[in-house]
Amino acid sequence: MATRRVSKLVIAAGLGLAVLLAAAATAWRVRVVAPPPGAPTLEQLGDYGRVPRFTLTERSGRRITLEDLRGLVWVADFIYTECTESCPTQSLQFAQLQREFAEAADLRLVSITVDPQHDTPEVLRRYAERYTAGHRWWFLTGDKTDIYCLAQQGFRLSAVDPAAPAPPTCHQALGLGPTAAWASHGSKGLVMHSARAVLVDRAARIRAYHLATEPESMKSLRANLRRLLAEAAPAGGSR
Ligand SMILES: [Cu+2]
Repeated sequence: MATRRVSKLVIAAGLGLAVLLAAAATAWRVRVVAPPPGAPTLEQLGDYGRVPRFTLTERSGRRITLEDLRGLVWVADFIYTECTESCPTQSLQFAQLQREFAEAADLRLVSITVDPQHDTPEVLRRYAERYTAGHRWWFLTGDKTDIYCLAQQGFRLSAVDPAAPAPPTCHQALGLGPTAAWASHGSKGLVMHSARAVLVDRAARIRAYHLATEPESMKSLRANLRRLLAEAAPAGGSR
């Protein structure tokens, strides 16, 4: 009887120890994986600078400049129609945002091609149809150097065409952006570009970067987007 009670105690103690060890191991792992509390991430609303002026052509043939986005909240990304890597995911995500934010009249989704020679307005029109893009989702093409400089310097995202003889010469001084925003793909020797969606506020300021390929990142994009849409237009900037 006494020995049985002792062995029961030993088992209980052993179980308790195992639980403690498991908890400690979990706590340790969480501490290693998670960023330190309060550390800013690209997904948190911040200020990553103002989008520079640009002039591009929408799939409708309409000329689009930064002025056309004044007072609006927009999500921008870089894609190309023949991409089979992150672009289908990026565009599916945008299609979903378009549906979820159907009531947001002052929201624009802006997809800019990094393969403008191929992606003419006509090609972009067909691509847009695949994702049932409406009038609030713009597809922009234009001068290749302009687009690459806009991606790299304006949005601080990577965009590299391995087939180009030399990288584009941009007019503005090159400001290196947040390193995590340079994530790219292009393993098949195709155009490499970031899969980040860029959140831009009503004052044309870049406020956050979200990865279209990561559900958690896109979840926080939605929360950020709601906050930006709730913000009032800057004085004199409404339309
Ligand atoms: Cu792509």
